[in-house]
Amino acid sequence: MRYNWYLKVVKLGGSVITLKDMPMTIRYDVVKQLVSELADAVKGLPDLKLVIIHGGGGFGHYVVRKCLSSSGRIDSMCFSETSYAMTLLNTSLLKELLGVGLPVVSIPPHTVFKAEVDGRVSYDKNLIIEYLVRGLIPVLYGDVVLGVDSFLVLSGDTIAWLLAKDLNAHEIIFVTDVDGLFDKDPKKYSDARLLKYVRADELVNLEFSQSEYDVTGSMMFKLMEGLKHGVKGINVRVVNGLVKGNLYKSLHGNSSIGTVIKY
Ligand code: IP8
Repeated sequence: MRYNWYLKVVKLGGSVITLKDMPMTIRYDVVKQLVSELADAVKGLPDLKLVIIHGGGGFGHYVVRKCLSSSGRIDSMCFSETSYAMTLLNTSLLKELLGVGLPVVSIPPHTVFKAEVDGRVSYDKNLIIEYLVRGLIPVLYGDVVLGVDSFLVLSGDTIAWLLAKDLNAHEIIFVTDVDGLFDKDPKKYSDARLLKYVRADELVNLEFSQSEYDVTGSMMFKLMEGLKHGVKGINVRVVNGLVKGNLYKSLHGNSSIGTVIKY
């Protein structure tokens, strides 16, 4: 069934809400700013349905990197420690979201998502739909999940793509620490130009900065994944969440913020 609602998926990047060089530390100044923008936008847009997803940053990525460097894989202890770290981050974020009056509900991905033999990720989308129908805002996050005979990291980005496709979202907003996509790597070239609008099939021609920190990949990977999942007919926006007002304006459809990628 296709849901005819006005749904936006907001992915709060781990590098925006946590400090990557100081493990297990939340950037409360940024988080408070972002949740108040979310609350203001929701107040002004009564028809808007929202799913919030957050990344792992100095919580999940830090713990997974630590176990990968010691045992080379995610074993049961690593799974447990990672899901615990992500639960801590999620609970802290939830407290802030509740504090601004948003009716949020946490859906821990390790309890609903699983990787199948063919590599597909399965989950019960009806549960999420039901929460949305009943006026709640589901909050999910990058997490560790069960694979067939291993444990895997499921990126919040992948969850964003799956939900956007399965729940018929209008838009995904990736809240990052960069202004959007550039015609060349802005970390290397001072004359790099911010792109306002890109077609998904043009992504391959762009040069992206590599993140050495994330165990789940770079911006390139984040955006190419939409093509892999066959996402069509939605806008994806990459915005800088460290700039005050950007998230609020993006939720209101202000086209001057960040880069819009058309899938
Ligand atoms: O930051 C990764 O989620 P992401 C979560 O959305 C873990 O890629 C557990 C590393």
